Amino acid sequence: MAQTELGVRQDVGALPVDGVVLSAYRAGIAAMRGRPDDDPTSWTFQANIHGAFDNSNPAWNQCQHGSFLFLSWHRMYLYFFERIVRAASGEDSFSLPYWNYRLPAERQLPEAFREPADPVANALFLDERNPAANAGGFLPESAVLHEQAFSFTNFTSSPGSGLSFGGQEVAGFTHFAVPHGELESQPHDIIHVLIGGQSGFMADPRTAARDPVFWLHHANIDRLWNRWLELGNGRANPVDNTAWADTEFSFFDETGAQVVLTGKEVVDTAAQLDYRYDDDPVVEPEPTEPPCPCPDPEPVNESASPPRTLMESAEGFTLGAEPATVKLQGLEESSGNLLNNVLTGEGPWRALVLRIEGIDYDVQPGVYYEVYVNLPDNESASHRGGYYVGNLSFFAIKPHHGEFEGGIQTFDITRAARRLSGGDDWDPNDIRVSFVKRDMESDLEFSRDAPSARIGRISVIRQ
Ligand SMILES: [Cu+2]
Repeated sequence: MAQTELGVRQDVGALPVDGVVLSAYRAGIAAMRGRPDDDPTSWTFQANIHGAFDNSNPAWNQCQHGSFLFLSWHRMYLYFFERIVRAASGEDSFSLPYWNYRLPAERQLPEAFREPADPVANALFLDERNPAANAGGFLPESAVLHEQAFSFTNFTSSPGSGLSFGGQEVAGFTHFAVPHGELESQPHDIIHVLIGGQSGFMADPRTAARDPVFWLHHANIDRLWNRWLELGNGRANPVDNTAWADTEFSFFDETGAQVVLTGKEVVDTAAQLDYRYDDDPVVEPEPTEPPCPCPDPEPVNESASPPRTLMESAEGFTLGAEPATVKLQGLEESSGNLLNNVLTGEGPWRALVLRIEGIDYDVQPGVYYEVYVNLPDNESASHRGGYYVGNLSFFAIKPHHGEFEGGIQTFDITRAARRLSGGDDWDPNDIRVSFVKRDMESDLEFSRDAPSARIGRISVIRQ
């Protein structure tokens, strides 16, 4: 297909509410909703491919979370969904827009999805959302950052590690796993939970794709994959990994016919899938310095020596609405020295990893927590400060059908610890981890459960 015929996925923030693209999206959704649920091109069937409470159809519950298949599977899923909407809407020029919430002007749910607030008059509106999102509340800045994920130059990490852009390696189909890769954790998971709130569709993978904004959120994640590759410096798709390149996934096209794609068939969206993003360079660029304020990439390379846990929390605890701080305890007398050795480069260990496990909850908290290391009492918590190490999120980690003990999240805290160790009051035996709740920024009052999440254990590992 010639370049001029490529579909161009545009930023929803630049599209008129009643323009061609969003009007076609509304019309396509309405048509799909009018189809019977067992029609593969219906709205419900398409959402069920991602996740469903009902396991009766083998085509459902296919989404790939918590592994290096996350990005490629969702790219395939969006591709066929876009074709189905295009055909259902009758608008041949339709391409799925993306939601660039990273831009300060787009930090609210896009207007077309909020107004009019009537699911009959507006196919993009949905009651099953965080009321604060539908009321035009703002996403906190730390919710929308992708810079941390972009600082990783490795696409994959070894099984059990989330310290990579794209996620841990698996041997094949993996519906849910923990820990999630960096881009999946942040911003992907956070946006899901803030838009879904405690009981809305977006907060649960079994209902998420029933929200029309799901598809714009994932188009943005798909676009960020392209932006990451563009940064160069060794960033590349794991095309030599046969599980990533050759695992076959089934979808349905706009005629309802079953179709199959593999990872190696979706690495070049323009050449293989006939679409591009409006900010994709038309010509392959020379790799340049990152345009974002990315820290120097420090990929966590597994050293020959096995990882070793240096410190851990004494017991489990519950996170609520108020900030909480947990002091870690050394597993042996020399733990502080061993930690310092990592920071000074003595020995083969390159990284300090903060591992949070046994993450669990009864009610989806509908919020997230910023995580800090050694945040001073007199310092206000800011993700712009040196103590911030990332966000704790609650999407696709909840035990599904008894599959998991609880969620796991990992944070590379090497850089933060190195910075702290340069200070006067540095004591490697005094490591504290703080959690600060963040929510949609909105004045709307509405009733809900107080957020509550259990943490089983926190540890610091050298690797
Ligand atoms: Cu998602």
